[in-house]
Amino acid sequence: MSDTQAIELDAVIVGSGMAGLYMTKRLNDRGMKIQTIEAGSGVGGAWYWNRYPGCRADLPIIEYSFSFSKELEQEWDWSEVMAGQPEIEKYLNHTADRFNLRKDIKLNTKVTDAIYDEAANIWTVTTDQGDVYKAKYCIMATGCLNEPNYPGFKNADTFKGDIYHTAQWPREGVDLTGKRVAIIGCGSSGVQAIPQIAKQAKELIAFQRSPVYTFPAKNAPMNPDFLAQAKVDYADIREQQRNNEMGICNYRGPKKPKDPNAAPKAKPSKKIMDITPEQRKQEIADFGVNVLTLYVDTYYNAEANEIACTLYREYLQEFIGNDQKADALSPKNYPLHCKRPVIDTEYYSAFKQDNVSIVDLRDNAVEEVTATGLKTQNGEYEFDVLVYATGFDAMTGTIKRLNIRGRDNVLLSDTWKDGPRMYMGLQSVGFPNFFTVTGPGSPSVVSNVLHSIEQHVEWIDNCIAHLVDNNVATIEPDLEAQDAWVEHVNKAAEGTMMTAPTCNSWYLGTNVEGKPRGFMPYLAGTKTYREECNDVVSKGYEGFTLKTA
Ligand code: NA7
Repeated sequence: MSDTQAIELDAVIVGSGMAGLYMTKRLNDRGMKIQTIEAGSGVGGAWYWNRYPGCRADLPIIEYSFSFSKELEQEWDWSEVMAGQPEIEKYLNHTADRFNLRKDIKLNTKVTDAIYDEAANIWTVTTDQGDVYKAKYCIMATGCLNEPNYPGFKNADTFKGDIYHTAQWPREGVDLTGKRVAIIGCGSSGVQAIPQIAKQAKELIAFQRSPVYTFPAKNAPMNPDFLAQAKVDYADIREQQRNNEMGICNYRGPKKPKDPNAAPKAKPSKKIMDITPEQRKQEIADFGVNVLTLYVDTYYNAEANEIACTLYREYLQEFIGNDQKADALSPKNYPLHCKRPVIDTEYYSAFKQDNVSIVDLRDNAVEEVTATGLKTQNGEYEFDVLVYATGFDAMTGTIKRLNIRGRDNVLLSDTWKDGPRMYMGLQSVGFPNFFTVTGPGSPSVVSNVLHSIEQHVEWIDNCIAHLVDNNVATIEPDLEAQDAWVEHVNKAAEGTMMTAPTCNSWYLGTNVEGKPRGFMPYLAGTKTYREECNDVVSKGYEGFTLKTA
């Protein structure tokens, strides 16, 4: 399409996951002329792409669901406490239909360029389908976990069998019955997929470089009485979520009247350092291994953390019973709480099956892919199917791969070459009227991300309304404010296990070769962050420059 045939819009939204859908609705409600562009053949974002066996939410779904519509809350019935991918995808499709969003969403289309023309104050957005859109605002709703990470193994293309990535699992599913399957990686995706693949495959070999600390999920079929009560309590649940720094209130259903004669309920200790070794073991016996995540000192005190790690390994050894498997599955040399928490269903039980084995890649790195399998330093393995559960180029991967050019033709990926630089995770200097939903420097993935998405979408929507109502041509952060914010984000993560020298994670970018190390999300919490965002607005968009037309 030539430039003269360009479609003129108020805003382009990139992505139709949870963020893109809600952003589409908000701007629609304002009567703006918009186009939402989606690479997939359906809506849902992360819940469209990640359809590997076992994929499910790792938060209670009552709290990991949209809060913006009372009608949606009332009409949707969840079937499990932590819903699976098919149900969440269905919910997001229902959301698209319910609010008539599909008319604004172009599927099967990838944005390739977004280029700012300063003289015209217009973003020109082009796609791989030849579309050209000219819009005042460009909003990236591309998600934090979108760009799959493939390890750069030598001879990766030589494997003759089938290759899959958990983040690009085929829509039609994969029948692994009777197959010899290898899976690389044991973050949330690997940990969720392994027990399901183990049920089908003739043989499953799990290749693990950093075995994880993982804790049993408390999933169960949704109790209809609980759901009915949640529907009554939704307003209160949302209020409590807003008052929590993670955007999670752990709703437990109706409060029961207190029985004055009941014995006081036992509670675990607050700090692991405050109790004796015997008491620590007793608390694990009484409350389960999840208790290790409750001791507050393990989050900032390295000694407390190491005690918890040792207890974890002892619990694992006892549970697995097999020394080789237990040792290979044991997380070592990095602290608990360094990586994103992993919540599992029957993960360790899968390794008790005879058809499941584990290859410890610590001191035994992958050397190359062969036509029939994988070669590590110490051995060679043959299989029919190779599954990469190797995660994502998180938080910046998608945006950095696009040709996004701001003022003076500056490429966004160049300005982020030493790590992302954003003010409040919303905007970057040099890119006027360009917004990112849950961008680096906002709580995003270290919170209930849907809660953070809603807060960001509402902030951006209100901001755009302010610009329109006040005849403001551009909004862009000040360099000083941006630098101070990046510093503030770094400070918030300092001294936590997430930035410990022995910690590597996708939060830090260290899972991708060549990516600069730096903690990308904002750790101060969603309540604090919301207040900071509101404060900026109440002070006339402090830290941003607004230029009138
Ligand atoms: P993660 O959590 O990044 O896990 C990826 C896994 O793949 C992790 O165990 C990695 O080990 C492993 N990996 C990556 N590259 C390699 C190489 N080259 N060799 C061996 N092993 C490798 O991604 P997920 O998809 O599981 O989860 C991402 C988020 O999605 C999750 O946190 C939830 O929020 C949902 P490493 O730890 O890098 O040593």
